[in-house]
Amino acid sequence: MNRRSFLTAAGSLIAAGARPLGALTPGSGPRGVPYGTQGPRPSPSQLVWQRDELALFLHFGVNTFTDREWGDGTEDPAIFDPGDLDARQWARVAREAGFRAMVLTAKHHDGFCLWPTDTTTHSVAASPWRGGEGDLVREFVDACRAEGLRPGLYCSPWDRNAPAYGDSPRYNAMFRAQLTELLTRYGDIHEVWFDGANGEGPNGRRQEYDWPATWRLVRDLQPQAVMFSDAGPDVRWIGNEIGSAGDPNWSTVDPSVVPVPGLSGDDVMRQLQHGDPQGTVWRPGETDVSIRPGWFYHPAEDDRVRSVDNLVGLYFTSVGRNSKLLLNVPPTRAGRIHDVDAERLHGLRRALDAVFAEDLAAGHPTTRRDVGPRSAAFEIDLGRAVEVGVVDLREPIEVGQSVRAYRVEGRTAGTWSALSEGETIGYRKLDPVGPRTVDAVRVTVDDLRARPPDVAVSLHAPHPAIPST
Ligand code: FUL
Repeated sequence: MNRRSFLTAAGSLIAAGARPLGALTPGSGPRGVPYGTQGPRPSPSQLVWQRDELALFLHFGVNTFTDREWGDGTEDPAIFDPGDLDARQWARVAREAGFRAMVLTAKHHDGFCLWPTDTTTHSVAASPWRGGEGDLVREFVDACRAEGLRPGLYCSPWDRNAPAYGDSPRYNAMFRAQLTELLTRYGDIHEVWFDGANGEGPNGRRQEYDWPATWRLVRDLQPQAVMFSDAGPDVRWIGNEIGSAGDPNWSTVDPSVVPVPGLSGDDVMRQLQHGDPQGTVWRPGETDVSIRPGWFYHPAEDDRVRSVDNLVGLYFTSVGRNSKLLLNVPPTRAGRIHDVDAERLHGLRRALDAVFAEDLAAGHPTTRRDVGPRSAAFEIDLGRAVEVGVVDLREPIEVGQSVRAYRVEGRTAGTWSALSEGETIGYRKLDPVGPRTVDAVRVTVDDLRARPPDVAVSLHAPHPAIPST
């Protein structure tokens, strides 16, 4: 009964033809103003970062050997001795699975440095690995380049080993020296990753980070790198570690809500999850999540690796919500990606290739009609009845993100009915539907400010790997 009245409602809505979305009456925006000229836009580096879609996160260090998640900094460097370390294997698996970048924990909270730093003796240089001559950051970036992946580095500000931690200016100088090494010795680094963890030093005082100076330094040394943190400045944390971007998810933010990393509170979390349509700064969200329960490798979690279906679900709730997926796959004590994890990553690739193999709309022209000063409808006549399982929408984000509402309808036997709807689109919006059999599709969008941009519409057939929501 409900279904019937829903269809009737949709039918009468369609009888009037495509029109601006009900609740969002278009304002008196300037007619004919080219779209996307008024809001924030991504930098070339932010565009590259977003279009990569998938990056592999690698948590590796002393915790791998102590079976812990957070080391306390007292670990003996002698425990770091991966017997079969092969960064090229990490990169090969990543590339084969369609990942385009990798981010390594060059230093985690325990302070152990995976490169032979001059700032502390707590590093690979004091370990038996490669006879104390090893440099894992070097092997990592070399492997990335050999496999055509962009390298990124995570350098934890919280350092539970550094004696200077808590003596704020002194530790900040040490941290900057570490970043200087990382950003001058290894060629182009694509992403610099900072978390917001903050503690007290041995002097019992809370460390005060100097974020402006840190960000300036990174910008000076690697102008093309994007910096990640709660507060960007280039890429923001998505606000959780469960692999789910907000819906809606705007790439624009109000920078005053999250000015520095490590803040909590409802406003902060809302801003991280959803961004802000009125935001003045382009700061897209990155969704970091682990393939296992922990960030570091624990043998006891070998049978708790996410399934292929689960990983496809993560793709839909991150990339499919205008975010990027940074999927953590922690190397084992041997220094390799575990076979189970590698198999799941290959499975993810096979599933995504199958789901997106064919665009059912390809070869069928899209007709655009401006149906109001800030509204447009895009209609595709498919020429035959097809079964649709996913609607795949894209805004041309190089000119910003400006769709503030959209509705997708399909035509079946001459009658239009709703397929999906939402707030914004951004880089990519994936809506699982149906499955539904339609012979035409229409997408009606309302714009924040002006004439809507051209929205690209792809349609994909039903597939068992498509998540149900
Ligand atoms: C957090 C850390 O505390 C976790 O150990 C992990 O590295 C995660 C990605 O970031 O801030």
